[in-house]
Amino acid sequence: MLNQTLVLIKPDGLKKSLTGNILTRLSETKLEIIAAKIVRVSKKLAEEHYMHLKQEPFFPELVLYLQGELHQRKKVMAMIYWGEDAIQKVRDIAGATNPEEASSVSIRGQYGRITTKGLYENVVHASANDIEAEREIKLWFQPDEII
Ligand code: IDP
Ligand code: MG
Repeated sequence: MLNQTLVLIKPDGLKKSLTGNILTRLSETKLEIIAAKIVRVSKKLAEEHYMHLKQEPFFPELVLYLQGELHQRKKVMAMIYWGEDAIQKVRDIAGATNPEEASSVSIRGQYGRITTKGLYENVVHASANDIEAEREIKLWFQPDEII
């Protein structure tokens, strides 16, 4: 099925100069990039993006992480990938949420880490399913930014 998925290069990915590596890995999917920009993430946007995790003990740290407060890089790179099974293909290359459980050849397995505070710093976000993808794309992009 043709679908669209939101990909974020998180502040740790930017700080570690992984942008090129991550884009190269994602290009293996042969999907099409239909939107891309650098975003300064407000507290409100970070909280809305991760609203499903509001009850988690790591939520406040997670919001600071997405805002770049933990990496002196107060921005993320946001993109939309489009194509056949885009959501699943990007999730597969991104790897499991916990970087220690992620396949060692996945992006998160290669470049992620767990902080001493226990937060998973996993360098990329990728929408998990259709419903999330639709919600997240609306949250991060205006319709006229999608080409
Ligand atoms: P996902 O990013 O693979 O979709 P989610 O469960 O949506 O995983 O969690 C969002 C983000 O919150 C993760 O990417 C990771 O940075 C962080 N996170 C999720 N679960 C944990 C946890 O159990 N401990 C620490 N950080 C977590
Ligand atoms: Mg998720």
